[in-house]
Amino acid sequence: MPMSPEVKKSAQAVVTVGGVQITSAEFVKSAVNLSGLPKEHLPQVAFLGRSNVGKSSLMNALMGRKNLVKVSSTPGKTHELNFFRVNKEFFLVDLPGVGFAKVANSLRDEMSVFIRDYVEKCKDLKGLVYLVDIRHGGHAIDIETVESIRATGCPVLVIASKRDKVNQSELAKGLKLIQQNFDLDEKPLCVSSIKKTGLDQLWQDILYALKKNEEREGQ
Ligand SMILES: Nc1nc2c(ncn2[C@@H]2O[C@H](COP(=O)(O)OP(=O)(O)OP(=O)(O)O)[C@@H](O)[C@H]2O)c(=O)[nH]1
Ligand SMILES: [Mg+2]
Repeated sequence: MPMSPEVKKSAQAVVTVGGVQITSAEFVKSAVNLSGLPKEHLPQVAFLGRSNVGKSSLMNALMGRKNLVKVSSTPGKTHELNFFRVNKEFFLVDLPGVGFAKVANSLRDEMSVFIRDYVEKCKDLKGLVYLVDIRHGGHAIDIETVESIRATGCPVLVIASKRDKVNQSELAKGLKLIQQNFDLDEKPLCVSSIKKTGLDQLWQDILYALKKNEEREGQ
């Protein structure tokens, strides 16, 4: 299908975000099962967390694009994995929200089985960024999900989202709670997609995950 001129322009606009030059960012495909994953074997980093936590907004902010990743007005609408190719080098992957209550149990179970399969079996997946709202500190389902990802051996980076929604003392409390809940060595990074806070550090962490795995594969 030929791309509209606007889509082409957005895919090719060159911007620098957090010190990283984004020369291209494009939606490639959605997948609802393992056979739908991209055939192109580029390394992938995926974004996971409860619905409405800010996954899609963060991906747009990281890629320096306003509306490339759909930001949901209705939480829990995304039932597929969405793949975005960055600089023709790697994929950022938007995953469905974890444990969304209004989604029927059967569909929720189906989605969580698919996400688990993807994390366990997709060799191109080099790391997961798990978002927790700084105001909530992490719910039981977040803690369970992060534990089950760790058990697969896939590197997972827990970060806090919506930094702009809290003041300094709420920030300190939230970071401490997330560190305890997820048993982290250090306080997590806290980002804001609106204020573009923390994107430089997050890009460094993402690039590190992609590179570290390259080295491992090259050994
Ligand atoms: N204040 C503030 N709002 C944010 C931030 N990031 C996202 N939001 C808002 O939070 C809502 C949900 O954002 P999304 O990016 O769609 O969240 P999501 O995790 O992708 O949600 P699902 O696709 O339903 O799983 C939207 O109204 C966003 O504008 C942020 O850093 N600060
Ligand atoms: Mg989303």
